[in-house]
Amino acid sequence: MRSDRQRWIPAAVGFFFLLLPVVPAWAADPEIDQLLRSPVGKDWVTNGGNLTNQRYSTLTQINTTNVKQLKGAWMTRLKGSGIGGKYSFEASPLVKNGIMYLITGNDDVFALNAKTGEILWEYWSGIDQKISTICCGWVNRGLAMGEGLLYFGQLDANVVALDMKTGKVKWKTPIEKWENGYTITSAPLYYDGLVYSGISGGEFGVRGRVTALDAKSGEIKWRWYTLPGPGERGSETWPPGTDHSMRGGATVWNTPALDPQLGLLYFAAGNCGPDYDGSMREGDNLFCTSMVALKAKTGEYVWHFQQVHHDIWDYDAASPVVLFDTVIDGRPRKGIAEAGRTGWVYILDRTNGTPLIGIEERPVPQEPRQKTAKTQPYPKGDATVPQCAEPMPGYEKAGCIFEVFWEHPVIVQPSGLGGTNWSPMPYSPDTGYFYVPGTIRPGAFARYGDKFLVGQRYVGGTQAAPIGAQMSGTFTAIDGKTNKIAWQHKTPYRIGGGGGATVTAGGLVFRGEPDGNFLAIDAKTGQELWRFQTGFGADAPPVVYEVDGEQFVVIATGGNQLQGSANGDAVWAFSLKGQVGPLWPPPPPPTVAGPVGPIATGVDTIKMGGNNVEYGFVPGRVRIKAGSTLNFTNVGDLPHGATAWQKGDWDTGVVPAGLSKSITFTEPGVYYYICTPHPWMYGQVIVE
Ligand SMILES: [Cu+2]
Repeated sequence: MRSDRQRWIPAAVGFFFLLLPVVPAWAADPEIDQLLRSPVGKDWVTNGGNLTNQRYSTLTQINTTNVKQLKGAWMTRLKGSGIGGKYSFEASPLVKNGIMYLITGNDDVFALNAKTGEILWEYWSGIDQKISTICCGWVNRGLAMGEGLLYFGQLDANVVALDMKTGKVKWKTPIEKWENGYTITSAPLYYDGLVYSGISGGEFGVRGRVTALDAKSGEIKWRWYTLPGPGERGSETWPPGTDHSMRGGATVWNTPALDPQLGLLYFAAGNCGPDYDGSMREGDNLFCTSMVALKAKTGEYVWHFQQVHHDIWDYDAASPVVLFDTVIDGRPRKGIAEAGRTGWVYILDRTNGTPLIGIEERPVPQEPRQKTAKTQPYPKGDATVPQCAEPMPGYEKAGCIFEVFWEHPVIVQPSGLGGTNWSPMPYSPDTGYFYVPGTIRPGAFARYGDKFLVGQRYVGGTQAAPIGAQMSGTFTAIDGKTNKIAWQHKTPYRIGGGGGATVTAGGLVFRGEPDGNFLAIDAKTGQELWRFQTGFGADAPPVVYEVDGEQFVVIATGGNQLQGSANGDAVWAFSLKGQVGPLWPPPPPPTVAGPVGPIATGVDTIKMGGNNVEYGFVPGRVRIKAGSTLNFTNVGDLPHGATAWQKGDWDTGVVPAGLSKSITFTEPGVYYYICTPHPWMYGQVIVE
């Protein structure tokens, strides 16, 4: 390495210089293609910054020496779009030539003056508010751009293109029907005339896929199913003569990456379905929970690496894959990495999908009824979250990663809502570190089976956090050469389902927290250098750009359902010339597991096993007047009950199916309760 140059030049730019000879002679949008292949400068034109998904900006005006002066340049509210408890705001804004483009959890798109925050045009999606096949909040992870159009997927499973100048619809292509369980939450990728889109719905018995569309017309050019049909590659990892793979999930929750030199498209596929019931799907179940490489032009399979065999824990691979170049044992290597819900970062050679640092198959606990895999991949290096659960009262067993379960609940950490969820993991070629958001949250896993019905939830069990379980997070710098922790912050809140970061050549990592704070951290040391209260859950990944010589950092602050953070419709931009001060802190997210969601009033009956959810109280939270009586009615198939949690001073006892038991609440207070036979069922009564 030459010492007279900035360190990022050989690492970040060298890779791209190599690519120049493969630039196609003809391209539909040579300017955007060039930006996508280059280190990120003044514009941010795709969700992950460029084709690598590194989220690394070369801008240095805001740096470790002056970041303390950073203040709000502007804050814009997006006219109530995505306001309400069902929404999360997860999109990275895109910026091109001083105009910002942003999509909300309702799939509404806004164009803003990136210098002032003024709204230039708006597109209201008008999506059906009755879509019932959304697993984890109404979200959209962002846009793509090219050929004068903006591209995005909607929750109604359409891919849409808008005119960048006017916001008018240019084309709209249905990938599937939401009524069949399919939705789109990922940001697409545009490159060289194609738009690549994932699909969501892993909790609804769907068949995952990646679809490539013609950017000009919206015509579908190819699709690659993440689940093999009979006789196709991977079909040997499903029980022969069955069609379980046709509803096995493996959906694609995030933006692919692309290496133009190798001509490969990369993405990660999520958990298997039904999530917690492996009894009918003996085998490794490809391509669930796998990283996959396809030929970008044709969709032809090239390689895969499965992170978790025969997944029964909802260990989605939901965070975007990241391409990076490194030197290991003196040898230049082309890497790809992905942060999993297991708490590990999986680091591979992107030319062939083999481990770059080492991943070892080790024997794991067995449960014959679940048809568990004999071994699981253990990456060398460190996990970013604890991989064992603490015992809790009421549960016979607590276990470590890959612990097995059947009908009796077993507490496992990480759960399928732990480790790194959809949040992106940036990479800095300066430090050689990945920046990994993590969630610590145990789950009580139990299998109960589910009948498959098109468009209905198909998960086969539960992983509810036990009532009273502690929940928190980590933010970790992982060394890309060793997969070991360089530094780590313990965070008071879960951040693996938010808290996505961006890193700059100014030596800074920017990231939000669900309590509304937006932070700047020294990328090398982990020292916190600046924090600012935005007033809303700051869970979306920030973006860095420049207009008229002024550098900005922007973050959508609209809260997140997974994080339990305060909802909103705000966008904050920061600069060294900024004059806008912080807002009041919003209500903080929970740090102890318990009933969440809306509080019902005017209710005198609580259904046990209601709404086709055998293991749930409906409504789960109610507010009543002192002296009121609640009827706990068992509408399920099994015996259930409601027992005061911890205090044990009231109890319906076990109520057989079809019967009711009444409890009168005389004293004001907040009462939690569980179903003793099924302790992952819980509810809350607030007496006034
Ligand atoms: Cu029960």
